[in-house]
Amino acid sequence: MLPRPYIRALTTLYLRYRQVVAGSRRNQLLLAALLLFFLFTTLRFSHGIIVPPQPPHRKQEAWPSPPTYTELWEFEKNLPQHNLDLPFPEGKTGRYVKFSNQANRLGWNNCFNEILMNTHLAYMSKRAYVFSSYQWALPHYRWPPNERLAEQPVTPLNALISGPSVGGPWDEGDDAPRSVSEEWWEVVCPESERRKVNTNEIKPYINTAEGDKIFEYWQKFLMDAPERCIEVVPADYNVDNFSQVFDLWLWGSTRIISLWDSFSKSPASRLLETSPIVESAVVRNKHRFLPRGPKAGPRDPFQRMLAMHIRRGDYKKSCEALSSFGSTFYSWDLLPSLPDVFTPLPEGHPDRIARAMEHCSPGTDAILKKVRDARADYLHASQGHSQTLDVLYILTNEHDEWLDELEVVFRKDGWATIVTSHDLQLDSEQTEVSGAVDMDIARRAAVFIGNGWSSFTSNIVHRRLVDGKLPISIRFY
Ligand SMILES: Nc1nc2c(ncn2[C@@H]2O[C@H](COP(=O)(O)OP(=O)(O)O)[C@@H](O)[C@H]2O)c(=O)[nH]1
Ligand SMILES: [Mg+2]
Repeated sequence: MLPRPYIRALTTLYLRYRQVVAGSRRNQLLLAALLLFFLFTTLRFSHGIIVPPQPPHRKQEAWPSPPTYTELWEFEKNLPQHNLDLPFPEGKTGRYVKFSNQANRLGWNNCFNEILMNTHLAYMSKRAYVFSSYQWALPHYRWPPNERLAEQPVTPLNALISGPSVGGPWDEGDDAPRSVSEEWWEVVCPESERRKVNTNEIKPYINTAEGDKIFEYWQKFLMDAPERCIEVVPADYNVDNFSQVFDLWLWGSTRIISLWDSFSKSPASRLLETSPIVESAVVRNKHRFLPRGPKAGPRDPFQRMLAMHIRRGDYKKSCEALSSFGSTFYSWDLLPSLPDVFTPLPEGHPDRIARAMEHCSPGTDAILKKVRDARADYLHASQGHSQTLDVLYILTNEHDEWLDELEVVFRKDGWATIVTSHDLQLDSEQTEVSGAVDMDIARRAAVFIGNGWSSFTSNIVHRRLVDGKLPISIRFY
């Protein structure tokens, strides 16, 4: 159905046209042209339905200065478990594990997946997980060097996420010790009381094992060790340059899949929440997603949203490297229940790089096709549930005119509401964690399309599946 005002306007124009058809040929042509102009400029078609035009975009013009997070640092310092007098398994008799070998100064999501898995390991080993702040990989940090508050910018983890990993409570009735901050670890586990375990004492035995076997080995070690305070320290860089317990070789291979069952059910996953700063950013921008398509359909814009992650910029080079290396998808993007699987062509195959690049660094036509297919498949799978998809969110680290051109392509393709990462209005704290804001919007969307090689995408996939979203709603280029 056309909206009423447009029916009225079209009828008036038609009647005027009827009045002048008997008039001069010049008048007839003028009115016919006016009618066409009215149809194709004022009205837009959204999947067969005519919708009103979009409001002009309000791109954020200048970034505010970097945040100090004064209150949040104070909050972390004063977590209730930071108390020596608490009874076992917390306080001065409690059991703790700190992973000093944890990755940092990498993209947030390469660190984040490990934070969650280490929390799961600590939980299963009945030890409190010690969390450290996120140290930025400088190329991803939003502010230029002259505006930074420190040479190495750091964000409190509670700005990025909430839940047991960052000191939040476990399930009601669960007596697992709560996570503590790195600063509190210094108090509750001073140097003299620590047993340090070099990863090289353990990893060589299990290096190429399945993920669940690696997990079990460490879990047994951490459970059996009589010491209260265990610090896992990295092997020398020359011995092992990925000295994490769950290292990049594992995250980037199908060996990780054997961990999905226990990890996805773990309270480390189930109780993971959006941080209040991220949540407030989503709420503040929710009106931008107002559906402008048909009046019928869900009220909640996220239920009508297709979100797609377009990983560009620095990623072009990564894609080239990953393609020539013959890399598979990353981590949870490899789950066999997901509809889009990528199998690299064998080494030496002439199309090996080109084939992978089509998926890792897709062009406009490929993106358009994927969106059309994902939309059709989702609507087909939800037949009988009166689903509507007319809100498009493009989350991206891309900045150039390519993105503006992409928006035009999708507007022409009938999307009634189109919003990109650059349309969000964010304050200083929200700006620093804008990646997490984008991830949360993508988590909520009815359909998500991501880049299968990206850890940013794979952590969105994790959260969507834990939330109970269906595999058909999770697609890769
Ligand atoms: N806001 C925002 N930032 C992004 C997006 N994609 C990438 N980034 C930034 O680039 C970094 C990419 O590193 P990472 O999180 O490790 O993901 P990966 O490199 O795709 O595996 C992120 O942490 C963000 O800082 C996006 O869609 N939105
Ligand atoms: Mg990365």
